[in-house]
Amino acid sequence: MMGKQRLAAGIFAIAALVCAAAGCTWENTCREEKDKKELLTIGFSQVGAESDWRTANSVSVKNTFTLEKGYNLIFEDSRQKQANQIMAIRGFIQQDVDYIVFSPVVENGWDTVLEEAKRAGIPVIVIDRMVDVEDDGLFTAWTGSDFYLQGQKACAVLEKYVEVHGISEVNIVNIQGTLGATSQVARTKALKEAAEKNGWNLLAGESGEYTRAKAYEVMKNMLAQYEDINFVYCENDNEAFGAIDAIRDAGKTVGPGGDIQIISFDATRGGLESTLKGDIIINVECNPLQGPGAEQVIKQLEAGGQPEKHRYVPEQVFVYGRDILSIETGGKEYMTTPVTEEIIEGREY
Ligand code: GYE
Repeated sequence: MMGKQRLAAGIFAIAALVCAAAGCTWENTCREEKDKKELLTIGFSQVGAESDWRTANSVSVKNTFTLEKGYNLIFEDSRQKQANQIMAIRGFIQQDVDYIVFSPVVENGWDTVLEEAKRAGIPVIVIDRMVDVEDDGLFTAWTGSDFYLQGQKACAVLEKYVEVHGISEVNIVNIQGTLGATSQVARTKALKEAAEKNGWNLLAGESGEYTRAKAYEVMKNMLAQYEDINFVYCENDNEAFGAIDAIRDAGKTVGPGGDIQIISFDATRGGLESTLKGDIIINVECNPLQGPGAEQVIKQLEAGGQPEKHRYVPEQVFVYGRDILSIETGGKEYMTTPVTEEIIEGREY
């Protein structure tokens, strides 16, 4: 803290000299410095811009930590590279930000940099995906989705769908998210377990990196390799769009009555539009509006409180049609939501 004070005094003195040379007054300089000090500086390291979900998540953070509300937000896009995220976090530590918020691209490999943040006395708030660290004290709180439950819900709807439509054989492929990301690990795990339990043929699994372009390629190859695919479990909407394009380009059809049915996650506006048409039959919501949750943690810390370690955001299960209105998984019942025009119109992202 002494170092920080000395640095601030130095910057202040230089600013005063520069300002004097430029002809502005000592009072002005003082006020500006004071204003700056009253802002809370938040360093946010985002995964990238790989999907519509991610864009909505970035917007949520930017709309939450605004200058008007007293925040100085430093936003770093890491282009899906962990090395870039580590660099960004080190940069935040050097700048002595008040809080570090980040969405980790993968779960592992964070111990060292988070120890550095801890030593610098900067609280770390994790959003979206989780970190897998030896010592849970390396981060203050996490807010995001229950990705495993999302996967279980998707599979529970699929189970019913197969029953209702009298489908005798399920030949399913999995277009996975970014390998090692919590959302991928947990959604894939839920599918593997359901396939085993229900006797579905899980033909293949490969990463589509959460992007439309990569998923297109993956789907194209899978179609060339397996003739009888009748379900595709995409781990986000953008992958679903890529898969649908590839299926159509291969001369096959999607949707009820068609050759292949699509399952997806996120339920962004575009994803819901596809679900309304039946291009996607099951779309489990993943809520990207996590800025306010992170802010709540910061407010609690500022007030000297102790925030909860884990907080889950609320989420729904969207379906095409009205065949399946409730599902059961993990001993609990959940209602599904058939997509309507009104739901899409009301979608923020
Ligand atoms: O589903 C996907 C995104 O981790 C929940 O990452 C997030 C996932 C989301 O790119 O669209």
